[in-house]
Amino acid sequence: MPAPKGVVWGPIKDMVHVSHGPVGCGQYSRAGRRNYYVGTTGVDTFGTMNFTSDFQEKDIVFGGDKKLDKIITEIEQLFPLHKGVTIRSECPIGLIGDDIEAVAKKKTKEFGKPVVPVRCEGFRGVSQSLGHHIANDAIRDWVIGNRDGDDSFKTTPYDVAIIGDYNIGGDAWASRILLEAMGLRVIAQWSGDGSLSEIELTPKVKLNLVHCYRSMNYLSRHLEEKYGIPLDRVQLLRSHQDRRVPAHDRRLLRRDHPGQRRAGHRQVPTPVRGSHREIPAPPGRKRVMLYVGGLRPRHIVGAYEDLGMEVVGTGYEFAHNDDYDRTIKELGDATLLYDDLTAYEFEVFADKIRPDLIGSGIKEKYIFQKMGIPFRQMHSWDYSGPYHDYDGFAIFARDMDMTINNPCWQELQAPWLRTDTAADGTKAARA
Ligand code: CFM
Repeated sequence: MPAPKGVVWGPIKDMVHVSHGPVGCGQYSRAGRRNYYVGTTGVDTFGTMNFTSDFQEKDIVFGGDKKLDKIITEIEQLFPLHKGVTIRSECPIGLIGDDIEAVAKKKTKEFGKPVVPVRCEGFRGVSQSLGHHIANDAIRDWVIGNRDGDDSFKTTPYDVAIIGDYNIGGDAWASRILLEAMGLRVIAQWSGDGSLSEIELTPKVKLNLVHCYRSMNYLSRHLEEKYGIPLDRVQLLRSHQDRRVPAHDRRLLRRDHPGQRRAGHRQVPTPVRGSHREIPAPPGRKRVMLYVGGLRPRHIVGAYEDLGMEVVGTGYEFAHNDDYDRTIKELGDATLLYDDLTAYEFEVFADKIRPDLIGSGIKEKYIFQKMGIPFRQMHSWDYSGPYHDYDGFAIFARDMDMTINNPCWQELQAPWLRTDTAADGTKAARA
């Protein structure tokens, strides 16, 4: 369930997302992602609140549909400004075969707001990647066509959507500053700090700028096939502006925009340059190992290269073949590439490669720090960020510098350098 809660659906801030199942199931994804939003929590936004149907034994035996029906009525009474509800089913729901679609249809009719069933039980698929797909399909089937045939929204030739930016640490806001400085009008953010109406308006845009392709490729391709909206994969995390904004996107740049002085330019737009923070000196040529979900193990390679660093090992928790095809192009010839590592395998690789920095998640952090290896969390940006775009890149650079060059590492030795003192006082150098 974390994929639909953490990324695709969870950040849509004005809907209430119900974890439908026992109370513990949704706990793992509780406020786990740092997808920031603007709004009044509990009134018109609900991102950091947790809703569960708190399944009990009797619900397993007799079914939970009635309880779900009642919960949605209560949500309507307690939070009348919510724009809709998603029902994210946990494993027991799939096992007992509750008809959440029937409840969703009934309640959509009753309150006139979308109630969306998302059959994302944790047992589905080999990884959380199927959760992305299921969540995308639910948006396609229950939301995306809501404004078909309605022309009341005034469009412009510069309307774009940012797809697959979850506003981790404020990333999507940073992305938006850049795109708007280019003269584009961002009318939808998927889904960091996003709203239901932005999702409904997306079929009206001229171009979809897709950041996380892994989690949103299904919907982006649907928007292309059904509505003829081209999609461009963009790289929002690095300092080289001309590589991040592909040439074919630049054709959309507004020539009449104040930030856009030179036609067809390859320069940083003026307002963005104005906000450009000073980037700290690079930490030196250092070797990095990465292990993250489905996009970042390749997307952040260039950002490290911009700092003069080399990625010597990278891999994904849940990537598909096409992700690896794209990754190989980003890497040097001798880079170690791994898929769905065990904790033990990762430790052994780190021991052999001896990187100067590891970027991975909270589960890995303390193991590697205890081994004496500088570490950054690259899911949550280690509670820092944003890392996207110009301001973000300066923060990224500062954080990597601060981690690698922290004096604490001089007090710790990596295991392969240590002379262990055994219980009997004898010293043995590790091989
Ligand atoms: Fe996309 Fe993400 Fe990622 Fe992802 Fe994730 Fe994430 Fe990730 Mo953690 S949507 S695939 S399911 S970029 S939560 S914001 S950092 S594993 S590499």
